[in-house]
Amino acid sequence: MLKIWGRTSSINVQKVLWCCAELNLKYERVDAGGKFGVNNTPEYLALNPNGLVPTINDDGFVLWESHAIVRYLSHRHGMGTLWPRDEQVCADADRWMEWYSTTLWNSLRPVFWNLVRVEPGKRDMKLVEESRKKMADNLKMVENNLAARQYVAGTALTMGDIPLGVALHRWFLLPIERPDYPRLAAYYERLKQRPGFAQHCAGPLS
Ligand SMILES: N[C@@H](CCC(=O)N[C@@H](CS)C(=O)NCC(=O)O)C(=O)O
Repeated sequence: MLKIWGRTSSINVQKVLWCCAELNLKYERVDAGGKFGVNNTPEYLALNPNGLVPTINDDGFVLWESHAIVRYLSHRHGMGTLWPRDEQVCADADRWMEWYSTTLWNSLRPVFWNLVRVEPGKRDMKLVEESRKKMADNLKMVENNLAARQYVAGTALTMGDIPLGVALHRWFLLPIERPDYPRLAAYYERLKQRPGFAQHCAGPLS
């Protein structure tokens, strides 16, 4: 059976758990990372030398990097759903996953980290404000993209929505100023209707 290591509060673990829910996959999950430790043991480091979560073991095939895992599971179990059959739609979905890694996460991370993980007196509020503005600019692109579509790559949910969905949940819950992006807000509401997103990704920030 598919085995997943990772604490449920991790944004990267949440992507994998939501993906599994969309694909109706059964799995065994082991708490790892943060207060659970495990990720710094020799046994875990032999699986994932980064010492980070998530890691999966799919009948002997070990994989880490959340987007690689989402792509692998989507390709294997979600042909025509999370993994679009049309090559161009698939590339479009993949593009938004890459864009999350190279662009969106760089602006989200400092805001999330300072406001959620750092205690009030020690927060770098100048960086928070700079990053908040960058994230607003980044998300304007998604707002524009949603003008003609319901999900990032078209009319149906794909793997491309998974990183964006977990990022948007943070954007809407963080105590920050947000421009009015009505399509993005409607998209976030659509994602929240999905049981897998509601169960694994829509909890309080921690
Ligand atoms: N690029 C990696 C990043 C993994 C990562 O940074 N994981 C964090 C949690 S979100 C982690 O393991 N932190 C250490 C810990 O939880 O102890 C991925 O997408 O899987």
